[in-house]
Amino acid sequence: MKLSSKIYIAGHNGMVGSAVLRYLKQKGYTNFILKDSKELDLTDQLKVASFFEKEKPDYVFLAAAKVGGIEANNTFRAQFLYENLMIQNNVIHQSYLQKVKKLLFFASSCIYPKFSPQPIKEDYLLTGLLEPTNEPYAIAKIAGVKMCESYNKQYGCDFISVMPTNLYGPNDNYDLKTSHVLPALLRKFHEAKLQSSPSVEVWGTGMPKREFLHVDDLAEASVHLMKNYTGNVSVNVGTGEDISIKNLAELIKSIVGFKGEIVWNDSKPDGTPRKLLDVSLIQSLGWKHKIELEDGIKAVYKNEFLEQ
Ligand code: GFB
Repeated sequence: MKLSSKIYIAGHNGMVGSAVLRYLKQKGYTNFILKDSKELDLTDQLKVASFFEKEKPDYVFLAAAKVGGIEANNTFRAQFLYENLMIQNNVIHQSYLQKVKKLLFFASSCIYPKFSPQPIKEDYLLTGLLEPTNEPYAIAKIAGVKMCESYNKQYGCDFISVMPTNLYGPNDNYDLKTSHVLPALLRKFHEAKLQSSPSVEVWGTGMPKREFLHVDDLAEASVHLMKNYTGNVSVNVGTGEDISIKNLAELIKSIVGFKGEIVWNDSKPDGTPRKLLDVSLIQSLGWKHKIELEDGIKAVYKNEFLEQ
């Protein structure tokens, strides 16, 4: 990928796409094609086809997706399946037709089996049943991984996919109904502190464990893979460390400085008990995360809540 290569980032306003754009700009890349969802509806086959015919990008980062936390995945099941399948079918197929040099598709660690042995190696994909709360999203993302693999095998494309763990960072979603746990807890504890509330409600039992990666680390990893990796294995990208939701809640409570109680609402789902990624493959390819969880959360809290 040259500094002047024509790079299309699908989903450049989202948390992942905006991090990739920031990182590439920092590294001196200059030639971007960027369209927001009002300018180009990626679920529309004809519009995506004419966009690719006109622009003919060299490289594609496919970060556009319908995403959300456990409740959003469980509620908007049809939309998560339909919109993700449409977006990725259109972008991957047009990338093949218009001879894109290389495409990178963002999958997700929730597409591994619910009761996978831990840490999860890349070849555990499709060895067991999925977590029911996010099955539609996972089925769509598995289809995307398999499209990349199949287009490589049948048409000789160079399409790769990456399997990020749970992410956080700038441009996250703070809507309490649709967000992931980390931004949700930052907001809940922050607002409770401002309002001097006696307690904060946290979902589930606190027992599940999750691995969290700062999205700037993911952006660096994906550009590293774009430059140094070709193959059909969807490469895990994480830190190799996880934390229970209970300990995460305690950590965020102390970073925010909330003095009240945590109340557990176990009528909300826990989801997968654990999904810790085995990161030996990406480390053998020369990449390791840089941002530790506590530092990352402190930075996000400062930027999103204290400096507005
Ligand atoms: O982050 P989260 O929604 O995603 O939830 P998943 C992680 C854990 O945190 C669950 C608990 O056990 C939640 O019950 N939790 C506690 C909360 N309090 C809260 C809260 O206020 N908000 C939220 N959202 N959770 C998603 C998948 O699963 O992970 C998606 O549904 C996607 O498909 C994403 O892959 C990365 O890790 O459970």
